[in-house]
Amino acid sequence: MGFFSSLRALFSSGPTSGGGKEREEEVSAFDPALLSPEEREMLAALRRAEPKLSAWLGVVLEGVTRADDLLYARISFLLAALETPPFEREEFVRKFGLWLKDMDYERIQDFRSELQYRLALALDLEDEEDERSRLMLKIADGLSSTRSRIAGGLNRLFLPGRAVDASFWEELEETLILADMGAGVAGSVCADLRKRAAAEGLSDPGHLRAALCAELRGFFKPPRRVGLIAPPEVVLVFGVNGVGKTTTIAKLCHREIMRGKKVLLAAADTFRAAAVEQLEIWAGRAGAGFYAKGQGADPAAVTYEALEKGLREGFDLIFVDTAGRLHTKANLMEELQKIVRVAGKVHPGAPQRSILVLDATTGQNALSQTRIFRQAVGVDELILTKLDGTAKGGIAVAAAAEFGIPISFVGLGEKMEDLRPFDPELYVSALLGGDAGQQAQN
Ligand SMILES: Nc1nc2c(ncn2[C@@H]2O[C@H](COP(=O)(O)OP(=O)(O)OP(=O)(O)O)[C@@H](O)[C@H]2O)c(=O)[nH]1
Ligand SMILES: [Mg+2]
Repeated sequence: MGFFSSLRALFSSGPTSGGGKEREEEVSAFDPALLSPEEREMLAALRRAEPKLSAWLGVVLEGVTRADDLLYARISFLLAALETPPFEREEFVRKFGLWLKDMDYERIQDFRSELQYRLALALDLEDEEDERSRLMLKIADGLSSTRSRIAGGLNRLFLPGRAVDASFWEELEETLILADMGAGVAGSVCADLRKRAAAEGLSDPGHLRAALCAELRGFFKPPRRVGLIAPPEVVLVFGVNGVGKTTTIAKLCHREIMRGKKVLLAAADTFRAAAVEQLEIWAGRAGAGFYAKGQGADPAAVTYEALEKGLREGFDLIFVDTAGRLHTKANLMEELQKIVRVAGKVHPGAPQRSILVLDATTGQNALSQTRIFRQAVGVDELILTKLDGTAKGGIAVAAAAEFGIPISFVGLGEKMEDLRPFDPELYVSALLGGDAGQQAQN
């Protein structure tokens, strides 16, 4: 359900006021006549609230302090008010209850943000302004160390009245290099901006700041959306050791399951001890299917058989976890190429998405990893992990500028909700500060 249909659902006032058969069918969530006085009051409060998820959640969580029946009743009430069908409502509440038990969470402050994240996914409200500002806060938080490294330099540069002369351009280039954008990208950004400033007669540092943001945003391509594919969609995930492949798969899997997809995880990392068990635990927690052949098995065979299972059992999505490989090791690259070949044999077109996971804290080294993986197997998407707390936030710009590969998600921490769609605009604001960045810091 999108944002506008959520709104419509909430504001439609039930069969009694609608009139006409069509309307009766459309509005099925509540019969106001059957609501208790408290429920009627809560529905009225929802309608009075600012139309956004956090405000609605504020209304229904009033007086709820812990994970108990009252909590489940209130979540259910909100979902019903938003016209979620009864089955989906029950499933949502049941799965959330299981997760709370699994995580041993009792107090509302421990699970409120996960609840909001799950609701945003289930109700398709992630693009809502409210969710975007939550994301902004997270990204701004993650990039605060990069920003603080370069903030002084940028603030001096963009001070009103500052002369835009040769030393201005020199300092700007140095500041961008400090943010780990790399000398090549920093140089070309400055050269382009300089040309633009001359052509458009920009001499005011404030305008130049905005032009710089636009220039950086321009490097990012939107992720390719694969349309019209025969399911299952196969997503191959690779990268060097310890970058966060398996955790990222768990997070992606969680997102997709929250959106109602049937997901299978394939354990093609048969190299590292305990890798298979690690993935199996994630699959269990998320409620995904799982396929493995144990440690030491041929990763291509695991992939082949997982795809057969996926086709046979009607999965929507398969994530293939692979062994962390040093990008300099040729035999491991060959293993990855074999996985790709085999996947295409059993399911033509697979893998539909090849994702390279990069650890943002490794800085410029991420670029050589991208180059080598791209040559070996091709890369459709990049996911940048560990942006929380890195001082190398500019690496996203460097990777986008050098390879033109879209960044689909960023990892901002270890929790399930800490993987978020990449938003160039938010990212650049968070990196350089300025209006949006400052807002998020407040
Ligand atoms: N802070 C932070 N930690 C992360 C993030 N993503 C992953 N991690 C952590 O990074 C560590 C390695 O994660 P894994 O998912 O096991 O990495 P991997 O690439 O599968 O590792 P190998 O299979 O050994 O190559 C774990 O401790 C994760 O919790 C992130 O976005 N932020
Ligand atoms: Mg792993």
